[in-house]
Amino acid sequence: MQTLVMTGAAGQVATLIRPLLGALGIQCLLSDRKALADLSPGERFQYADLGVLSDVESLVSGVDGVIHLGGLSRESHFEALLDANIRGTYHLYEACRRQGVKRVFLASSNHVTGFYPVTQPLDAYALPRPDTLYGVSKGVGELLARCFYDRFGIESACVRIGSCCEAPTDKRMLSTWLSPNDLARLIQQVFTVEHLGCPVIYGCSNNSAAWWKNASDTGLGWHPQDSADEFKSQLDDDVTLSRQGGSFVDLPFGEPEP
Ligand code: NAI
Ligand code: 15L
Repeated sequence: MQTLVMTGAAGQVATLIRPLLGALGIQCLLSDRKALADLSPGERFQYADLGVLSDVESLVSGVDGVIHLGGLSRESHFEALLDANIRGTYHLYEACRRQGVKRVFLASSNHVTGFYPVTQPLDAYALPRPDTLYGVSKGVGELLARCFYDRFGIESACVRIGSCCEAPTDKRMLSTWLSPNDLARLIQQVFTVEHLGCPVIYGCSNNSAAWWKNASDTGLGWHPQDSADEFKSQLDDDVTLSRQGGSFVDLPFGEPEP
């Protein structure tokens, strides 16, 4: 049994997948800079600010891998993104290097390529076209992953997550939705396969309207089983999308949302 750490454990995605990972037999040491009030029996919590290298180094000491969800998940001021996402991800990899941790699930984002038009299908080799400074910060995370793989052999799955929530809530999510169950199964594969390397993977369920196609073999044996299609009749917003990043493309640049 491997010991994994999960950063960002108080966040939306972590809250959805913690019980699912538990059901798959994956127990994590949970971490965030926010306290967690709802620990289940058997769950453990350790505070760490990703901006503080010593916190992160003590967090990853003695573990086998990291599910890195922590950081800012929306557009914000450059300095805030620099601290939480760029410096935070650098600290994570540097801590892994120092402590000999060899595998990371890196929560990247579709907003790394959010400026592509919705008419353009993408695969994992698409060059970044970030739609926000947030997207830029996630792209830098992918570069850090690649550099620490090439230099030090730390393997990462850089997963450009679409929209991970219980069920799609708007028509864009017919393309972007990633079910919590498909995400949990992806994480399971990331920490099961013998050789991971450092692939970029688009994280969406088996949606007919998906814009993204993973390279035919991610090497992971991950086949999403859920689909946004079944929610189609319930979604009636009439937003016309031009870019894959949806509303992020028009957000005030470098401003947190009110
Ligand atoms: P969230 O904003 O709900 O959770 C992020 C967590 O990170 C929060 O609990 C926050 O306290 C923690 N955090 C922020 N800065 C920190 C710091 N300096 N030190 C320690 N902890 C810190 O985000 P969500 O929705 O759960 O997303 C998780 C990850 O997945 C994020 O990295 C996000 O960018 C990525 N992602 C999420 C998507 C989604 O559909 N929710 C889509 C694409 C990417
Ligand atoms: C993201 O990267 C965000 O973290 C999340 O809140 C959603 O907005 C998601 O992308 C999306 O594109 O739906």
